[in-house]
Amino acid sequence: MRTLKNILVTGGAGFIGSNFIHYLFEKDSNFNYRIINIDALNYAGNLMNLNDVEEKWGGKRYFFVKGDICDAVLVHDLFNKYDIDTVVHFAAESHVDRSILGPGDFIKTNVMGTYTLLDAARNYWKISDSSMETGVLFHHISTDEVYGSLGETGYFTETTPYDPRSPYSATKAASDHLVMAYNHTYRLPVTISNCSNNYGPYQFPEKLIPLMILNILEGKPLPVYGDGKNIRDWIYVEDHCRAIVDILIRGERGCKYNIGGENEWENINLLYLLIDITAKKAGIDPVAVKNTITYVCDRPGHDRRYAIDSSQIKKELGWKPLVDFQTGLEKTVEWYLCNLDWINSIRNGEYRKWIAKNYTERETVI
Ligand code: NAD
Ligand code: TDX
Repeated sequence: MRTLKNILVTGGAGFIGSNFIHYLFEKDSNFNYRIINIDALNYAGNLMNLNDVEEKWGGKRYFFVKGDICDAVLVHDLFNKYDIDTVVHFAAESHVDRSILGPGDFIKTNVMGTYTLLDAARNYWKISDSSMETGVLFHHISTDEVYGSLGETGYFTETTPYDPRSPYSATKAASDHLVMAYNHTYRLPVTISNCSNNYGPYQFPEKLIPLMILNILEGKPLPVYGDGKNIRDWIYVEDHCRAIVDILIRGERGCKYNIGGENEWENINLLYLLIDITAKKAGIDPVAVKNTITYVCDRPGHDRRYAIDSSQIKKELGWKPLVDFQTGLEKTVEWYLCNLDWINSIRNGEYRKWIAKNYTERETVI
């Protein structure tokens, strides 16, 4: 069992990162550590996701730093200033469609950013052969997409060979390899988790589920790529966060853990279910909404099926997904319905202006 002291969370203002920070503050009974959140606040990073945490814990147990993980001086300063013993590395460019339009930012953040963090950890922790036994840990958040695409049967296991097929998944695969190389070559204590598609509160409305919820509410067309029969394995974000905590505390150094929801859905069937739930909660006619489904051009290189075999983490750490899909989707739809100001602030640009006025890089560190 590891004791956590000073956790550097990267990308903590994004979807999964902010859910993770909420999870630590609200649901982890062992919580007595400090969280330092570094986030560049790109289009998907949103400090409103953490207003309540900042209010209650800011300057005591929670510290936000606006900054880029590629900034080696800043990252090194953070390790020193906060005596970091644990890294949980979420920060990434995360949307496949954006990686197809322009891979450059993905290579910078996902590859160079991960390298910068690994090197800072290695230098600060003064890694030697015995440090695998010490309390420090670099946990890297990765994705099932590194394994490529499945046919109608089979599952990704931790030993499935990597076969990334989009610029996004190629950069995530590269970062996974770097993490393992630092473990093998320099004995850096690391773990990696490869998770399937997450859904839940605070997800930027470019990803399938929040995009469809908002389009349903606004009466806009619902764009389905290709034949709509691509399959994803969906997991409620809180189940993912709980798995990460289990790995931080009890995971074996140098190991990878697959995390999945055991919940495969064809996109089109997921959309029918989401329409039923959203229409019912919002009091709109589901039949009219179904008429707005629009089949559009397929995503180039669109992976057909992802499915995760989570038996290793279940067996070794006793983790399993707890939230069933109907319940998770209902909670998610309710969250978006109750947080229309969050959506509006992203859309009307006010939030961006506020960030530009109130935050400059590095100011909280130097
Ligand atoms: P997100 O896009 O919502 O959040 C990413 C966060 O990283 C944002 O807050 C952004 O501002 C920040 N960021 C981006 N570039 C940065 C940089 N150079 N320096 C500092 N911060 C930077 O993404 P997400 O969906 O929360 O994904 C988080 C992690 O989980 C990613 O590593 C992603 O690959 C992985 N993952 C996501 C899913 C999913 O379904 N969303 C599934 C498996 C794995
Ligand atoms: O408008 C859409 N219409 C559509 O049919 C969008 C945005 C998506 N899709 C399809 C493409 C996929 O088959 O829905 C599926 C899910 O798409 P995304 O939400 O973009 O997720 P995906 O491409 O599967 O990748 C996600 O899961 C793995 C995350 O974005 C990644 O960060 C994560 O690593």
